[in-house]
Amino acid sequence: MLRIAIQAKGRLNEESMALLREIGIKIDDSKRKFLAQAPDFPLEVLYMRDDDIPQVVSAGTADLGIVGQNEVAERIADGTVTGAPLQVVRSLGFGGCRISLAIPKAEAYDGPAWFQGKRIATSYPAILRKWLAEQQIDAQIEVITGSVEIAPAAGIADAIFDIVSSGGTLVSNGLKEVEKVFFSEAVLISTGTLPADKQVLLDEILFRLDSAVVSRQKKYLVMNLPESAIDEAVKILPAMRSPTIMPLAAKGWFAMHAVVEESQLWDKIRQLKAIGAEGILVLNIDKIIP
Ligand code: PRT
Ligand code: ZN
Repeated sequence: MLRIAIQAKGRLNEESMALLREIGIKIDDSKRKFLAQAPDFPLEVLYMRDDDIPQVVSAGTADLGIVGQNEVAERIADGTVTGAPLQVVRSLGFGGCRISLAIPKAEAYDGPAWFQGKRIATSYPAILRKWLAEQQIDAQIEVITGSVEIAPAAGIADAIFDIVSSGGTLVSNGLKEVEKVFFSEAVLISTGTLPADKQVLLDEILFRLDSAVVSRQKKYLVMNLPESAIDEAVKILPAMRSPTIMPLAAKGWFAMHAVVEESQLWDKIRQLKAIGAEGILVLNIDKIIP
């Protein structure tokens, strides 16, 4: 039995659960408890505050965790993580954000020296302390949990060091982002030292995860082609082995199926139309098992 810690409530909860569902692990969270078991995979889910996830994984209470890199970095830097070293097993492609320094928008900003002698409000004091030391700046850190963005207007601080994603919260509080210090997304973490029986389960999870991630960057194309265009179309669409071609009821016409990289989709469609492809369908792919 493998145990994974995920955020109980908050921004990462929904996408963490969706990711488990996407790899075929359904958790009944209708009557959510602290600990829930998947009925169809030997996996237990431990729900907790994201602040605690790095340490429960490091201590071995959970084998895996889904948490923001910002939280992992802060808990390592502030000494909360005391057990085995943590490893990022996979970046998960959601929860993207940065931790930035922001100051009142009317202030003229001339570089990091602006912060010399200033008071900075943050929930990430350890990451901030490291950055200030690197910049050789002496500033006072005011630790605030929640609503950091109101600190300058409330007279508690001159600046803030906080999470930014769209930047809307800064703007609506009359602040401007001046230094982007730390870039983060949700990651799957472990200690990298699982016993063999658990490693087998982790390998299965990673296999499923990678199939799901690969499929998100690809599209399934179906189109009709005159027979004379097939050789050209095969050159345009190199497939996993080779494209599938099926005759249509109409003589001289074929249906071709192929998988393409999303980044190349419109380029391929243009080329295929130019050689006579018609009725092109573009479909999402659920999983790709190579
Ligand atoms: O209760 P618990 O301790 O578990 O949750 P929490 O309150 O500490 O964290 P939560 O749920 O707010 O965020 C969890 C994680 O989501 C963070 O650690 C980040 O890794 C990630 N994340 C991604 C974000 C954001 N984007 C984000 N925008 N976390 C917080 N924000 C805040 C930001 O501070 C700002 O105040 O959202 C506000 C809106 O941001 P803008 O720039 O889009 O306006
Ligand atoms: Zn938290």
